Amino acid sequence: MDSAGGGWTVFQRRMDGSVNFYRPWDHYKKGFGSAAGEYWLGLESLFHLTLRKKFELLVDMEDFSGNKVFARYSSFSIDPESHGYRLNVSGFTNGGAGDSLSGHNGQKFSTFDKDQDSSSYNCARQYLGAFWYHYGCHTTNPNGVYRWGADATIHGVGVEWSLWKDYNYSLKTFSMKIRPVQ
Ligand SMILES: [Ca+2]
Repeated sequence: MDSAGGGWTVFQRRMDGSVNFYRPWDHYKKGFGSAAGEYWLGLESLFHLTLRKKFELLVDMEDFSGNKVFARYSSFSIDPESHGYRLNVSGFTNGGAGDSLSGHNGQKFSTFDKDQDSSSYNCARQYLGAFWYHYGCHTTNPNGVYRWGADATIHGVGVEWSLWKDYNYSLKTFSMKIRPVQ
C-alpha cells in the first residue's frame, strides 16, 4: 500500500497464480482471496467506497524480467449493481505502461455467467476472466489466467496490459489501488 505515497486501498492483485480468478458474478460481487495475497475486494464494496468521495486509481505492474511500470488515473468510481457496476475512469498519466484502461470507461462488469459487455461474444468466457469488457472485449485483462510470461497458446487470456506487453504476455505482478483525492 506504500507505492507512490501512502493511503492506497488495493482492490485487485495478482502476484503468484495462487488464486483462481475465473469465477462467477456472485464471487466478483462479494470479493475473494486475501488482502495480503491475490485478491479481489468485491464490486459491492468498491461501489460503496467510491460513492461519497473522489478517488484516483493507480495500476502497478511488473514483468518477469523485473521491469516495473504504472498507469495512473485522476478519477475512478463505479456505478451501483443496478447499473451493472459501470466503470468511470479518466485522467490518464503515463508511468511507462501506456493507457490500456480508458477504452473500458463506461462499460458494465461482466463474468462468464453474466454477460453485460457490448461484444457479440461472451468476453469473460472468451478471455477466461471477468472485467469491464467492451465491444472488442479488452485491451487489458487483469483477472485473466495467470501465465508465466510470454504465452501465445490461447490468444489474449493472460493477465495482460496490451499497450505495454501486447496480448500474449501475462504479467508477473499486477495491482489496482485507489486513494481519495483531496
Ligand atoms: Ca456479449
